[in-house]
Formats: sequence, structure tokens, C-alpha cells
Amino acid sequence: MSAPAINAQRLLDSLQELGACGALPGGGVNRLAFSDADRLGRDWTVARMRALGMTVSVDGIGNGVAVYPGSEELPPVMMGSHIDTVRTGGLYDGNLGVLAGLEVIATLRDAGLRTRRPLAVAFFSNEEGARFQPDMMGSLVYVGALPLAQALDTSGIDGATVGDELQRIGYRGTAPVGQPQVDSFIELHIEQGPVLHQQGLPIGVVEGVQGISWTEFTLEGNANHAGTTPMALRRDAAYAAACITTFVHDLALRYGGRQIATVGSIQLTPNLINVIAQRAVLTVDLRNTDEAMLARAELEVLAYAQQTAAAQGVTCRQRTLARFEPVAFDPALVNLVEQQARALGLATLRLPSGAGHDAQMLSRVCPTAMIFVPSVDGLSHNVREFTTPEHLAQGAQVLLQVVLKLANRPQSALDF
Ligand code: HGY
Ligand code: MN
Ligand code: MN
Repeated sequence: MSAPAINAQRLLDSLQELGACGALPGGGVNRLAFSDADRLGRDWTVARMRALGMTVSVDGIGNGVAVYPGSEELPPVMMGSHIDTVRTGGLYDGNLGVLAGLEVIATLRDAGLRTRRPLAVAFFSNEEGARFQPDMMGSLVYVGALPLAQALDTSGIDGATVGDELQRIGYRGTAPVGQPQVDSFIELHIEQGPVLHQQGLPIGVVEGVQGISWTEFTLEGNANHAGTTPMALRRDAAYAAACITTFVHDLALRYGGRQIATVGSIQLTPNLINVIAQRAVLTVDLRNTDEAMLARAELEVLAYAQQTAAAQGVTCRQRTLARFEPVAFDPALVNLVEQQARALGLATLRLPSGAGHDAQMLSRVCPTAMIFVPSVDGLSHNVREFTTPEHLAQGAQVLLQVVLKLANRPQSALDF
């Protein structure tokens, strides 16, 4: 089956339309998981799926899965990603993978083509993990690695629970999680890093995803008067938090290689100019493609946090918010992505993903691979996130070609 061309304008228009759900004044999107804006985005996406003649199911964690029948009753080839965003989100992170999947369906439908295997397009709940940890929560439940009840009980940074919020927005579905079991999963996503843009390359062939470690540290000191308390008598939680923040950054520089480290959130209590902080709650995000180095970094940060707290007369508690080991995608699928991109005359580069993705979870249950397109200046989780229309269209065309090969292959083995 030769591949028809996707309709680039329709894809671009759909990204703009979905981007209107939770649009920020001046650009960008805020569609935190299970918020009212997330509901708007879900409603829009489900309506789009139904308009394409797909049957849509919503499971207990709010994952939406739409299926476009094939000529045979076989496990579907799945495309998809997420439509929740961080507070300072862009138009493309996650959304591209879902909407390009729907563009593939629309293109095949326009051409009157039906693949042997059914095709599915999914949006997985709470990929970002910004409001409720861990990230990739919906796909983690989908693959059976996080019990649904535990996910529903999770409290977010604003005190709400996942279950209550899903109920409130009307997406606590009844479909069993993990259904349908899929043949394979292909996720198109923006790189969110600088590599493809800097090298002027249109397609990234993603070989895997690096490991992720998220830890929350709670430091309890003693609130006291900023003007009367001698330095030697202070138990300053903010100072201890600042020491840990600096240590984490310097550790990544000291390790080098692919080690990265981020303190993205520090909450001080009472957070007032003339009160020595009683409490500091900070999050540490460590990542590395090398699991042994990541584990070593975790231990170093924990030891330093405990030593620093003790030296400042501050107590230190920690809680793991997410912990995923590096994953490698299916080599046959990775080769297929590379081959199909090159067949389109597109230059490619093999690289690991710095960001976490739902594909990281789906790779536990089926052959999985990802396609990257460039992020201008490597910007993401920033309202100025941008990918050129040309690259968006090229990425969607590669997705279509890969999916056609997968869905029409005569045998179950991944030889093409
Ligand atoms: O944090 C991540 O890598 C992803 O955006 N959830
Ligand atoms: Mn994403
Ligand atoms: Mn993201």
C-alpha cells in the first residue's frame, strides 16, 4: 500500500484548536492534569476521534483510546501521547503525538484505505506529573505497573486527589485499564532539547529514554525573627535548601556525561521577608542514561542533604515521587523509523530521549519506538516552545509510513 500524503494544514489547524483549550494570554497553554482546561482538551479530542468514525473508550485513570477498525480482527497498532501540559506548556509537547495520530487516520480515511491491523490513537492521563506524581501516571497504570487504586488515591501539589478530580471532570471511565492490548506503539514527539535544531536535522530516531529520579525533601527548621536571631542560633530551612540546590547542580557538572539535575520547586513556610524559614520543601529531578550513575547520584544527594540538615540543626525527610530506569526501544522498530524517514529523503539522527514519555511505559508491554522532530532553540515546558510547520508535517508523514508498514505486515514478527 503506497502511503498518501498527510494534510499538513489540517494537522496545524488541529494543534491550534487544541491549543485554545487552556490557552494562556500571550501564548502557550496551561492544561494541568485533570484540571478544567484538561477536561476541555479531552472533550475536544474525543469529539475529533468520534468525527473520524473511531470508537472511543475511557478507562479508570482517564486514558482515552480510539480504535479505527482494520480489515482483520488483530491487536491494533497504537499511536498516541498525552494532552496534559505543564503550567507553562506549548502547543506541541504531547499534543503532536495524539493529533498526528488522528491525522494519520484522517488521511487513510480520505484515501479510502484500511490497514490489515486496526489502528489505535491514545491520550494517556497525566504524562507530565506536574500536579500529581509520578509522571507518565496514565500509561504506567495502562501497562499494569501502578495499581489503579493507588493512582486514584494520589494527592497532588494542591491537595486534590486524582480520583476526585477525574470524577469532577467526568473522565473516571469504566473501560478496563490496559485494553486493548496492542501490537506495537509508535509515539511522535518534539525533541524538547537542542540537538536536532543545532544540527539542522528534521527527524530524530529515538533509541531509548534516560532514567528519571524524582525526590521531594522536606526540611524542618525553626521560624525565628530575622532581625534578632544571631546567625549561630539559627535553624534555617531555607539555607539548607539552598545548599542542597547548589550541591545538586554542581554534582551534575562534576559527573559530566549525560548527568543532569534540577531543583524545579522550593516552597518556603512562612515565606516572609523577616522570618527565618520554618520549612522548606524542595524537589530534586536527576536523570542519566546510565542507571549505575543515576543510582550513585541519588545516594550522593541523599547523603549530602542529611549531612547539611544535621549541620544546620534542621530535620530532613525525603519521599520518592518517581523512579524509572532507562529503557531501550525495540531495535527492529527503531530501524523501521530510520528506514521510513530516509525513504522520504529525510536526514536522521539516532539519539536517546532526555524527557520522559508514555512510550517509556508502553515499551514494557509491546514493541515500541519514537520519532522526534526538532524543537527550535531546544525550548520546551516554555510558552515559546516551537516546531516549524515543515518539521511537524514531516514527522507526521514518517509516522504514517511507519504505521502502514507495521499494520500491514503479513506476519506477527517485526520483519519488514
Ligand atoms: O518530566 C518529563 O520528562 C516529562 O515531561 N514528563
Ligand atoms: Mn511530553
Ligand atoms: Mn512535557
